[in-house]
Amino acid sequence: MSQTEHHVIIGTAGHVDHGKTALIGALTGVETDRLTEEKKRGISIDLGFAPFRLPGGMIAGVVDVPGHEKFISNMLTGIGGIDLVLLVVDVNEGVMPQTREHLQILDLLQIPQGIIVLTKCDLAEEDWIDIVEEEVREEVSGTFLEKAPVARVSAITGDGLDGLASLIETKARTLPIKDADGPMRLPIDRHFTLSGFGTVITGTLLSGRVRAGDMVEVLPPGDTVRVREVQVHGKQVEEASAGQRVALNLAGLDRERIRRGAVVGTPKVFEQTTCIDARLTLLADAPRPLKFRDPVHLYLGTARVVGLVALLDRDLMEPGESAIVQIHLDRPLVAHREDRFIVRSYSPMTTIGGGRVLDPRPVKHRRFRTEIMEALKDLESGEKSFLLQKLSDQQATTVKNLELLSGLGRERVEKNLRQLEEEGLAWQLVDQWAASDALASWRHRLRDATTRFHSENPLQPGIPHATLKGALPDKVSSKAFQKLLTMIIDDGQLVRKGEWIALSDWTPQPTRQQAEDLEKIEAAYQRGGALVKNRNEMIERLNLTPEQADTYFTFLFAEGRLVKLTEETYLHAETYQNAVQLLRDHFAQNETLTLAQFRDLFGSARKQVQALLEHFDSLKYTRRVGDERVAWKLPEKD
Ligand SMILES: Nc1nc2c(ncn2[C@@H]2O[C@H](COP(=O)(O)OP(=O)(O)O)[C@@H](O)[C@H]2O)c(=O)[nH]1
Ligand SMILES: [Mg+2]
Repeated sequence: MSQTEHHVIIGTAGHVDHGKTALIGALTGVETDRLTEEKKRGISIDLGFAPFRLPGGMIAGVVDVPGHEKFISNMLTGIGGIDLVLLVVDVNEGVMPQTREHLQILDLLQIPQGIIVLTKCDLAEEDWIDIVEEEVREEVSGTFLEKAPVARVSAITGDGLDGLASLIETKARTLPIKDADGPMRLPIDRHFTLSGFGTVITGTLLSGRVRAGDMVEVLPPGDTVRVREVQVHGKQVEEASAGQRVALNLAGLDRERIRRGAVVGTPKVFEQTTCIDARLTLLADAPRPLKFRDPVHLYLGTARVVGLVALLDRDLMEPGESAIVQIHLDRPLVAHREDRFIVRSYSPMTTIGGGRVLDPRPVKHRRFRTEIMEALKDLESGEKSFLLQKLSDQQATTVKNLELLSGLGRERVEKNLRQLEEEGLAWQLVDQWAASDALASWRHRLRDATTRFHSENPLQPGIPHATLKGALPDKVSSKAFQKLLTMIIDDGQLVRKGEWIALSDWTPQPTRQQAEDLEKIEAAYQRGGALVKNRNEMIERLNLTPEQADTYFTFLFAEGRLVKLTEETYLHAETYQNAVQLLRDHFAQNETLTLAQFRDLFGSARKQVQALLEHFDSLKYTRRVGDERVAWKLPEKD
């Protein structure tokens, strides 16, 4: 299946008995009222589906919704994924309550395209149809259908159907091609079991693609299962892609664990949420204002949950008003930023408004806080500020995590991060990203921690890496820490001293007593030369506490006055230089060196000679070949 294939979903809308199902039947040849109950009563209860071959050959998916107000829940779960709506009005009845309610819902959901279809034209005079068209035009003014074309048809005689079909074709061509490369996302609108076949779910594939054999996640509950078979319009296909009506046979998924409203998606991309931040608009004709924590029915995708609306900046929201709110949901669902939803009053159930998700996984907000409202407005104004806020909330975080938090998809997350980086608002630290505010504060923390460490440990050459990293939030990865450290070192504020980090203008400051002790240790090593005692004996002899010993030895090592061969074995720098010279002289005359030879040359105990030679190996001065050593990269004489 080609990447650029155009897939379009067409939906119906309009009052009960206005001829929606008959129209779809006449256009597609499919009777979408499949339930016995529907056939008996002659009325649509649940969603109906049909493939529709457009004149140009493109096959569109049609979702036929029920018009009766009792079944508006079903209408709402079907209408979410549609690209083009046919607003059906019976010319003999004109605009009726559900014509109006559906129109409001479609407008709140910002359905991209629409056509007004006047049906049952075989039963009315031309003049009358003109009057009804006028009435409908008035009704749709100010909505997304304001400039929509009108088709006059009869499902019985077939008049006007060809014209309607080519109108649909023209409109469908103007729709953007859907994102088939993003993560797969399919909100379930039906599920059933076929004996011997297992669990089948259907829905409109909103983004991505799906193939037989793919692993997919179903949320809720969050089970990962295998796709056994993919069907599009009742035919098995190898792959389905964004914008198609799809049926999936899922292996090993218990029917009890699925509901309409759950989302089937690429594993580990989606997360469920029970709280969203949203821009909510109340319809001007909503029957009453909304109070703090009023319950509403919320329809998002194919899901329907009860939500408590936390008004953040007011006590009452009047009809016609719009506000940023936080909605707490009674059951988890999958939501993305920019997803549209509808709210209906809890009881009686009427459509009172709708909105748009700003943040699918927010923190709980306190009310009446100007700074919080400012931040939310900022977040509403764009993806970039949204990501920047997430970045600040998270401190250090990965692209993957930002994808999860924002639901924006990898490409858009990365694009926005690059822009933020160019604007100097965000930084990439190898495997993580951070907001520049955080970065600035971390720089301070690293400098402060180093300064503090110096004043508490005046003899230490600097702060050890691990201790310094402790000054940053735990979330910062070690790669990010190293990168940040390198940036500060490049700025000249800190310096690397071997395995320590120090302020660039800092030198250790021994007290008089310390200076004397240091002299004593150094002198003992100098005197001892090649025959020097090991560290422990030295500490005992000089009567040092373990803490003093640690500080002093580290200091002398960092200053280059002692050389450390092992934890136990130190040599005075001169003695060591002497040993290096012996090594050079030896290899000037010989090819190989044994431990015994070097012990004779250097004149110290076997254990120390061994430590020394291993030290030379580690510096690659020498290399072991069997029991002997050969010269490798001997240092130049300085
Ligand atoms: N004469 C005439 N009757 C129609 C036409 N379209 C639908 N009907 C009838 O109107 C009734 C309701 O149609 P239906 O498609 O079920 O309406 P829906 O509730 O909007 O789906 C049925 O009895 C249809 O046969 C039409 O174009 N002309
Ligand atoms: Mg119907």
